Order: sequence, then structure tokens, then C-alpha cells
Amino acid sequence: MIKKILIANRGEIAVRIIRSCREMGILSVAVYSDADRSAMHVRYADEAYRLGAAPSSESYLNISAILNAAKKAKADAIHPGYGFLSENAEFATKVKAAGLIFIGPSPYSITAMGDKMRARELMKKANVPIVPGSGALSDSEAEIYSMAEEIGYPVMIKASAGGGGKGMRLVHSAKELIASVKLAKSEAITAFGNDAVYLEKYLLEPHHIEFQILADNHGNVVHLYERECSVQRRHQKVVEETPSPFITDTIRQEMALHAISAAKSVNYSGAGTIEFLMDKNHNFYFLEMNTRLQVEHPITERVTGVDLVKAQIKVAMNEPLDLIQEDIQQRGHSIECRIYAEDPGNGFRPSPGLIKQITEPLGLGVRTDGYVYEGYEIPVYYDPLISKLIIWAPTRKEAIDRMKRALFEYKITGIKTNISFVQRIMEAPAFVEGNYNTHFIDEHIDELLQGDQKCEQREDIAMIIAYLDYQNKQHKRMDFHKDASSKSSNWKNFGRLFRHNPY
Ligand code: MV4
Repeated sequence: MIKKILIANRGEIAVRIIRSCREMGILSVAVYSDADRSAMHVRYADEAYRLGAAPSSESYLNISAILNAAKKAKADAIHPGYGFLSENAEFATKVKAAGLIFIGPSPYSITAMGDKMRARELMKKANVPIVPGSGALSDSEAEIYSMAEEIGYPVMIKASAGGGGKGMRLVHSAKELIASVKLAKSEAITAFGNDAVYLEKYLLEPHHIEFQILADNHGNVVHLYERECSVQRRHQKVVEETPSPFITDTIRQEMALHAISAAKSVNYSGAGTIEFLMDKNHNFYFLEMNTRLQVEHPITERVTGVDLVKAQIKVAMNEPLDLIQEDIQQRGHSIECRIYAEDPGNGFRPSPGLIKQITEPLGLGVRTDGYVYEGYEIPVYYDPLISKLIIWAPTRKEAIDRMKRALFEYKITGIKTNISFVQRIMEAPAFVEGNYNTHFIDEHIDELLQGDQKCEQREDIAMIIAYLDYQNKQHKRMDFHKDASSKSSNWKNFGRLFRHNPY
């Protein structure tokens, strides 16, 4: 039995996990850095322990501080959330060694999937399609040339210890190949302490489609369908939706079976995600497996009705899955927009700082997973994600319209956000038609930034005009009291321009 869970994370995901704990009657323990003393997860949990200074290395990545907190709190289990230590096999091992339950897969599964070359080998054995490519690269330049030739240019060099877009290098022709391999190896050793790299055929205009799976400790594995995650910028996802507008039911079923095989091949336990790349002809290939709860999990929860955090906790308690595949259906359509504290008009620079006002959207089919409140200061040390806006509607068209309505209601002042940027994604014809791939943001960047740079100027101009008008009328009133046209000043409209108008 798990009676108390320590959440080794912060921000919206810590709050999200504590919410499920509360519903299950499980006590929650928050941990925090010096920058997070007044953070929502600390306020919302049943108890909280300080880890260390603000930098992650001192706090949310500090394994011994986290284990000490768990010991002091007498927690039974640790939930790692996403990011930080969530895919760190050493952490999972130490949690177990301390007599605690790690809410996640075994260190074996984490390690096997964390090594991308090993994961490719495992998938090959399990008959899961992988991107055409190589195994470990040999030291012979001639062999590297012939491997690349066989795969066909362009090829991608990927670090075996990389993933999520880290440690990749695109090679267009043989003349760049060897220099690129050398660079990739030296980058990989610096970034990951491991210089193993391999080659993959570079797919043009791919879709990123991932499958959610759930596995228990009794050999049962189910899938909870896909998430289309192609709307991303520099490997940072911005919009996710399910079902994918790009695939048919036949392909969906085929991919789902491969996702289940992938999970079974590493004796997976808990919630996991199999990422696929799909080309324009609907050929799909295993890319990597994420051995954690993902940021975008709520859209899956919304269409399937499954609380993935509760499911993770029950699996960790060795309970068999209480759902069978036939019971899991995709009902309606769900879209998530990630709301970041960033300035799209200024190269998407992070925009941490004080939240002066926040009005979150409400109403039918709207969920927000966030953690900020009025007067909260977003620290500079961590991810700039403020919240996730998750919409459900019976159809994709209605979900987009509802998302636009919810974004219209969403008001945050004090910091810059990407709210109007995602609003423009919802209005982009290619998105509305479901006609987009991983290059969508790059290809439509001018259209998507329309206003973000100019709007600021327009607001400045509006303010200057309003001020001049106000002064002008003031003078008129003082100097020419008898003038009928200046009897009323423009104070009312002037005030409207400046006052915070929630809509
Ligand atoms: C690729 C690829 C094309 N061909 N591999 C980026 C994230 C990492 N998980 C793998 N990535 C890619 N791998 C081959 N062989 C294109 C990408 C890629 C991408 C993948 C998913 C979502 C967004 C992306 C954006 C640019 C490149």
C-alpha cells in the first residue's frame, strides 16, 4: 500500500500529481528549491521539504537531498514527474535501494530505452519498424561512407545517448560526412559522456505521432491511442491533439500493436510513450520511447477518460490494470496548447517575472493545468511553461473553435506569453485543415508572428495618441471653458484604453 508520495518535481506537473493523490486519499509531500518557497506545489501538498539552492543541480536533481526528504517525511513512494530525474536509472535504483517505490518503470527499462542504439536493436527483434539506418559506427572511414551511401543521403547522425532532438546532425552529402561524424562524436562525449553515434535516413516532412501505453506488473499492456505532436519549435512542443488528423483507423490499429510490442520488449511497467516518425506516405518508424509521464498526457486523459497518474500509482502498488483494451476508446477530440512565459516577437526569449494579473479560461470542455497565481514570480531557473490549456469537444472543428474561445478569455499581465501566437496557430488554414507536419511552425512563422512584433508598436502609438488627445482636451477645458465641444473630456475612453479589461 502507498499512503504517502513524495513528488520530486515542481510547477504544473507537481500540482497535477498531488491532485490525483488527494483524490486517492494518499498524502503528498512536496520538495522545493529556494526559488520555489512560495510555489503552488508547496502550498498545495500536505507537507513540504526544502532541497537546496535554486539551480536544479542543487535541488530537483539532487538525489541525496530528495531521498533525505523522503526519509524525513516517511514517504512510501516517489513520483518523478517529467524532466529532472524522471528518466534517470540511477535515481530509480537508489529510490528502490532506500526501500521506497519508484512510480515509473524499472531501471532496466529506463536504461534500455535511454540508449537509442540499444532501443533500435530491441525494436528490430520485436519486429517494430525502425528508421532505416546503421548500428554503431565503425572506425573505418570507408565503412562509414559505404553505410551512408547504402542508407542514401540526406542522413542524420544521432547520439546514442541523445534523444528529444539533442545530439543530432544533418548530413546532405558525402563530402560533409566524416567531419560531421567527428563533430557529432565530440559533442556527444561533452553532452552525454558517451561518444557513440549512428546514422539514420533523414525523413522529409515527417509527422511526430506518439502512442500512450499503460503496463502493469502482471504482463498486461494496453494502449490509449495516439497524440499528434508535430506542432513544435526547436523540439519544444507547442500544440498537441488527439486523434491525429493525419492517420486512418487502419494505420492507427497497426501503430498501436507496434507500440504494445515495443513496451513488451523491455518488460515495461507503468505509463510510457512510443514516439513514431511518419512520412507523407504514412510509412512510420519507431523513433524513441519516453519512459515517463509526458507533458501532453491530459489530451489522452480527456478522450479516454483514464486518469494516467492514478493508473501509474495503482501499477506501482502492483495492482493489475483495471481496464482492458476493448474498454478504451477515443471519444471526441482534444487539443492542448502549451502556454509559455516567452516573447514570440523577440525570438521566443523566455520572459520570467511577476504575474500581475491572471484570468484563466473556464466553461464547457476547458481544463487548465497550471501553477501560477497573481503575485507569483516565475523564476528564471526552470522551464518557462506557465500552464497547459486542454480543450475537449465532440469534433476537431468544435475543439479548435472552443480553443480559440478559451484563448480569448485567457489574460496574463506582467510577463510576455505566447497566447496570441497559439491563437494564430488555431487560425492558420494549414492547421485548421489538419494539413501540417513537423515543419509547420518554421514554414508559417511570418504568418504566426503577425502582430506579435507589430502589436507592441501599435499599442505604443495608441497610447501616445490617447495621451496627446487627453492633454489637448485638458488644455481646451482650462483655457476655453466656454467652448461647447470641449465640455466633456475624453477621460472615459482614455481610461478604457488603459484599464485592464478582462475581455
Ligand atoms: C529525425 C528526423 C528526420 N529523420 N530522424 C527530432 C527530435 C528527435 N526525437 C528526433 N527528431 C527528428 N529525427 C530522422 N531520421 C526529424 C526529426 C525532427 C523532429 C521530430 C519530431 C518532432 C519534431 C521534429 C523537428 C525537427 C526534426
